[in-house]
Amino acid sequence: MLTLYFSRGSCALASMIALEESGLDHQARPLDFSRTEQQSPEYLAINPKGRVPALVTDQGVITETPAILAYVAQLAPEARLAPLDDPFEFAHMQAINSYLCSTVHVNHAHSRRGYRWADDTAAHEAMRAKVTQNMTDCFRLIEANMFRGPWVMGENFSVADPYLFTVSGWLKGDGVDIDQFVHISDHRARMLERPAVQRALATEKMTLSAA
Ligand SMILES: N[C@@H](CCC(=O)N[C@@H](CS)C(=O)NCC(=O)O)C(=O)O
Repeated sequence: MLTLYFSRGSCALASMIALEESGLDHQARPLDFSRTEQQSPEYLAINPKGRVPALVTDQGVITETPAILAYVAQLAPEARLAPLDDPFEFAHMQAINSYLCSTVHVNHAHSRRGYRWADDTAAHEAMRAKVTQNMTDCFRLIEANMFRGPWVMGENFSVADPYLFTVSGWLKGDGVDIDQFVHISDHRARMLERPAVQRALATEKMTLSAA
């Protein structure tokens, strides 16, 4: 049994959708960020980073969204959630997931988590002021150079789709009008039709606090 630690509105949604798509036996355990449960001794024993997602497996704990997504895809090959038999295509998918993780997510985090990079509140405000432009630039690049359509990787759905769906869900809060990205908007609409996405969103909704 796999156990995914998540919080509402967080990047853990991507892993939750991937698990739902995979058909693997799993359970989702919410953390309440408003009560800083991610810093509780119990959770830090699971993930010393104090972040979600964390996936508890029989072999140990996996953190970092791209690693969890690749693991889920490999553990459930019959669900066809990644181009497992094509090293170049797999690397291409990983490049997209890494970009979402290390660039897009980090740009987004400057809206509310500026304290990670500076103590000065004026600096937090200066970082926040860059978020709309930085997120717009990232999604321009994704729409024009990464997204193949109808799914991220082209004809085949992959774990890059729940990740893009999760991160594009932050655009409105970051002051970016998603309608300017025709393919990304269309992708969101098609993702919302998938039963696995609906189940993951329902699980999120049942939890109390937002990330
Ligand atoms: N690189 C990590 C980022 C994890 C991360 O920062 N998660 C956020 C939620 S989206 C979190 O747990 N924040 C809690 C905190 O900063 O206290 C990943 O992609 O899994």
